[in-house]
Amino acid sequence: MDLEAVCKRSLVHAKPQGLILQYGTAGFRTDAQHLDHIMFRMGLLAVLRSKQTGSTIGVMVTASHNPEEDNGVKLVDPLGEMLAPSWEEHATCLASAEEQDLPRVLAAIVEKEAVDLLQTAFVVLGRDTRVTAFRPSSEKLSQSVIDGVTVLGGQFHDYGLLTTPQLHYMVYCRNSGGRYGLATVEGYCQKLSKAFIELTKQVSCSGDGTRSVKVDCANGIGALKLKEMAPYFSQGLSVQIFNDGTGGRLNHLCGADFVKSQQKPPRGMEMEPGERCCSFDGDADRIVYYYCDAAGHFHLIDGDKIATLISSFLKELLLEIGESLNIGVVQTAYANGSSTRYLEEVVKVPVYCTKTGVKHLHHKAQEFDIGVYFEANGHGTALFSEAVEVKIKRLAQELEGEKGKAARTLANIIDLFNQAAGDAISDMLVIEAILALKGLTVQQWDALYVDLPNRQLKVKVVDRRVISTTDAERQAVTPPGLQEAISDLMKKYKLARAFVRPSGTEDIVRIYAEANSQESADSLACEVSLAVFQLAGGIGERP
Ligand code: G16
Repeated sequence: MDLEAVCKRSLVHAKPQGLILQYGTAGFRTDAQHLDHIMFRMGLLAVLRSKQTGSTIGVMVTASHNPEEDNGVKLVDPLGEMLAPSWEEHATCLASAEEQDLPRVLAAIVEKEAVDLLQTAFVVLGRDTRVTAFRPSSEKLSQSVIDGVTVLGGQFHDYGLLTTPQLHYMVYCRNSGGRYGLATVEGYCQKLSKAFIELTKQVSCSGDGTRSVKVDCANGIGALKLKEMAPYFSQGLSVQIFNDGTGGRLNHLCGADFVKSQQKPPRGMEMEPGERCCSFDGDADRIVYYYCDAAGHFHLIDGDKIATLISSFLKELLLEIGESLNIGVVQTAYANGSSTRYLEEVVKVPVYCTKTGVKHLHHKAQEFDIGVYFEANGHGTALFSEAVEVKIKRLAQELEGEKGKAARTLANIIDLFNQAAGDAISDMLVIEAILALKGLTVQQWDALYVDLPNRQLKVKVVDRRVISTTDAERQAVTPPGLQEAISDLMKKYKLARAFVRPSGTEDIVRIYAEANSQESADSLACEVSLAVFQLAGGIGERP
């Protein structure tokens, strides 16, 4: 490792003195202006991780749901999953090191992780369409990552514009020796579309014709990539794209995060009663569905209901095939109480709760033969163990009659999921296929259970790290008195639940409350926000 060359190059990407950033829920995220040194250093780290694992590592330049002026970066591990927690710590150390400490921090990582510096390294990059008001940030920041990779002698392939889950998919494909698929955009489009067409052709044969769905792409990369992919599956589904980036700003008044947190339709979407509509977030790794009824009321179908639809369908297929496999559903504290109850009592699947962040859900889901994980915000997928995948694909060929049909449906569903990461395009196709196969309308899907009214709010505090939590973020440990205050407030309402946690992607504290009426959920959320403001050093406007 030529540390002298690294230090020299690092001066071109000098770290602003004193700036400390942390590898958060999904990598580093902040104002794009403060990220140049982070990108260079994540290029360095990706090379070390690649040498240590002997695998291709991914670097995605995106800030996903954050406002357009933010940017960010996250590293993708060999099987397409999020970076391992111990390496997140290295990422934070490396990002925080002042220039003169860089050689020491790099050497410490090499020693601690027993990195064989003689190994070759290969890094793949992707970026979304984020631009700041004055200049494109993603392209320049990707170049800084490449600088970091090359100064340590790593090789790279820059995919350019990709959705985040597409980059996860590429990494997984490359490290599975092609077993998972071809590591190209065409390979991705073909694999998913082939599975989707196989699934839906059974329906079209029965005379239902082509289905259609309206998609709000948050003015992000999803629009570009969905347009690119639509011709591959057009015989089974037609998509009408809104917020495609030609007019509005990224994630502004549109996209999955806006629709879920505001519980209203995105700007620019033309909704007819009963029509299925969905929203992606900025980098197309989340999806939520919705529709409006004849009276013009908006109905949101979030990640919880997506998990319910998927896990019920998978259970039904297994029953038809005659296989009893171990299915589990993973949620977070944001999951609506009604969804957890429905999954446990009606679908009869075990439900687990982890901390926010798909990295936590993904790992828990890997413990099952089939693990379905979704955050309420629409971020999720389903994972099938390798043994299950092999078995189902064998049964799909061997079995005949109804059992064989169910096995072939399941085999195609397995191929349709992006098992590397939650993926809005893949999830949309899975949902569309299930609705078509089951002959369900969006209203019927929505009617599976009634959500408890809920409200999410944000509070700004001086330092959000004063809030720490336990029990999968359902209880606040610090600051003193906060949990007692929340527990007392909950006692005032029926079916009430509330919690607070510091965001790992934005400089805010998030508040969640649910109760038996919207009025109660709103007022509980408001009272909890006030408690946070008072006890955790609130700044700005008082809630
Ligand atoms: C990221 C994570 C999600 C998480 C979300 C919000 O999503 O991947 O798992 O739910 O941030 O996190 P927080 O509440 O800590 O800000 P995305 O779509 O922005 O990458």
